[in-house]
Amino acid sequence: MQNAERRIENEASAAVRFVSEAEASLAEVNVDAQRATWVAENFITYDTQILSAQANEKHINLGVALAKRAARFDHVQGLPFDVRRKLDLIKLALTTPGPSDSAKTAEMTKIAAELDAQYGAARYCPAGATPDQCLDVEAITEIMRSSRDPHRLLDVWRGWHTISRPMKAMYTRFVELTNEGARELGYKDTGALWRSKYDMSPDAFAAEVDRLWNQVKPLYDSLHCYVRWNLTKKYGADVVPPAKPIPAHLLGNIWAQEWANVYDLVAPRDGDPRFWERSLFLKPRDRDVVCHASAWDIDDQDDLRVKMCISRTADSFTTIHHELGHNFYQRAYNTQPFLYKNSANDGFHEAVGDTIALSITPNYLVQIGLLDKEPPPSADLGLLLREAMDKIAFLPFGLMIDRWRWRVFSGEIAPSDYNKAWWDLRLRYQGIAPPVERTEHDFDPGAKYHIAANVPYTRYFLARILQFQFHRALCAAAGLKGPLNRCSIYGNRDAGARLKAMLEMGQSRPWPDALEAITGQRQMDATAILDYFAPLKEWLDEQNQGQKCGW
Ligand code: X8Z
Ligand code: ZN
Repeated sequence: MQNAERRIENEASAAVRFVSEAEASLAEVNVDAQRATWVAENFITYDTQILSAQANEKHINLGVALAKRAARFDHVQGLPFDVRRKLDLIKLALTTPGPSDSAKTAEMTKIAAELDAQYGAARYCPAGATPDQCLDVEAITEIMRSSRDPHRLLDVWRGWHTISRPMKAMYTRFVELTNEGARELGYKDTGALWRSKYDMSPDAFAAEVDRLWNQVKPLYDSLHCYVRWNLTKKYGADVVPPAKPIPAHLLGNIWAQEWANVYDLVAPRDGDPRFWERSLFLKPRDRDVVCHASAWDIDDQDDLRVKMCISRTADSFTTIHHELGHNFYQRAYNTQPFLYKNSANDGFHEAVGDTIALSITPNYLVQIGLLDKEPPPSADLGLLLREAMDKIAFLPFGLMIDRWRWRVFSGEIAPSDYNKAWWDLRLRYQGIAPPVERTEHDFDPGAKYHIAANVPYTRYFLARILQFQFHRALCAAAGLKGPLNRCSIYGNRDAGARLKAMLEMGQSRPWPDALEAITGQRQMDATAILDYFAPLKEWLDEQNQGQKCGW
């Protein structure tokens, strides 16, 4: 054998060995970090923060070291598909890489644990309140959902947005540290690392997100116009001025990210228990927990859990479907090797439960006995509008969060402009403005869980597009004709088999392959969401005639 050939063969077998060792050690350290974070989020104390910071530090140090070693195989040609894919996944495995200077990575994971804990334990104490009258995020959420008193809403909105002020300095330092880690791994910054996880270049991904947004923007604009007009009727033109952005405290949600809780203000006229033994479903009375709903795959085997503070509301009903979707995905790819135990891209993970929830049609509710009889077809419009108040209203929010963060990571937004840039994006994408003046003493991004807990957010934007694409494909696979909003795949084996085939693939193939397995398409495509809401779009545009839309 020639020397060159022998070298290639040696390198290839070194790559195979490296991948299998890396996969095993990552799997082990990942379980420890998951377990420590579960405890820290369920029992927020000084000590659990330290323990989870330490476990995450170990995970990050190992992840960084392995990513650097994986990069040494970049030049090796002709590796088997799975070896090359796993090398790439090892390089991309971390969300927040840390610097090789170990003191800095320890500082970073300590900050991350503290931000997460601060968010989870945060309360707004109104003036003169006794400690037990202070409001946590659940209480705030309930007031935003149910109150129609603009003064009360404004007070609560302002109050919640004070909780994140102390986070700003920590967050600024956190960005510096993780960026340093990302640069050592060869990425421009942590945002570029996040954008590299989609089987295409970071720039191509950013362009892809833009393309999808432009597809759906006209629908959002129609909804915004219609909702604003109804809010003006309710609260008066001095509170909701026509042709201006909507004040952020009046949309039924503390972040104005989903609006179905104020549907009543815009409604058209006629319109196996053991499995769950380690989950958390109810807010404990005796301790602080991170209530933000999440689904967990603790040990990469069968220990699946949900952590959620459930209330008896439509929101919780949808969210529990969302969380179960994560668990179904985790169960379906359970037999894949560790590095493939993930969704095709992160938008897929977020879309599965929502796809299933799209089958909660009136007819389905009758079938499972939650509704006596189906409402007449004339009620469809109201149902569609209610749905759009969440699904469509969310789109620009789902987009702007990482628009902000990508530019924070790249340094384009400096700490001295954090809050201003946040509200510039809220205005530009959502047409929403703060109800009271903001300054750089405020750190409003930190009042949103995913900023404090550093969870990437573009995935939720993608999920909103994908879930309708999945739904349309599954309805077709089930042979169901008729409008998409009346289609339920409940109990349909063909649709189930199609979904399962995609879920079982995990992350073993580039995401266009997984998309093709379920939809036959290789591109994410917003025409399904437009199809679904087409009757509503027509109706909204009729209602908006004579209005000056936009802001
Ligand atoms: O965070 C979530 C899930 C957990 S992955 C409850 N969602 C985003 C949010 O609450 O901001 C689902 C919708 C968007
Ligand atoms: Zn989720």
